[in-house]
Amino acid sequence: GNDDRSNTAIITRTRTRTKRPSLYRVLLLNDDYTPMEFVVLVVERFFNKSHEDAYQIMMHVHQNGVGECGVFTYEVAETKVTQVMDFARKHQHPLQCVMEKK
Ligand code: NFA
Repeated sequence: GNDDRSNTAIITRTRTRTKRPSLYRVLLLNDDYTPMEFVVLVVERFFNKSHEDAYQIMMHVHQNGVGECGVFTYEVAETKVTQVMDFARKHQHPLQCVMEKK
């Protein structure tokens, strides 16, 4: 143990404060021009969804205007948005992908 009787071995243990990182939803926005199959491909490729889940998400976006593809920490969410926007631009589709704090 600590011998602090002569004040030579005092150990101060500050409390460990663990804070959970903020989370961000990554959303796809509907438009009139991006082909449905392209959106399905995006959701499969960048959000690691099955074809069935990707199709459901695409239809949700198509019918509701916006839909969630996943929830991530800030840097991961930012990377997803950039990857999707670059891929859409490369294929000349107007698909929009955004993030929002939960
Ligand atoms: N609304 C697009 C169409 O009818 C499909 C789409 C779905 C686009 C989801 C963007 C996002 N071709």
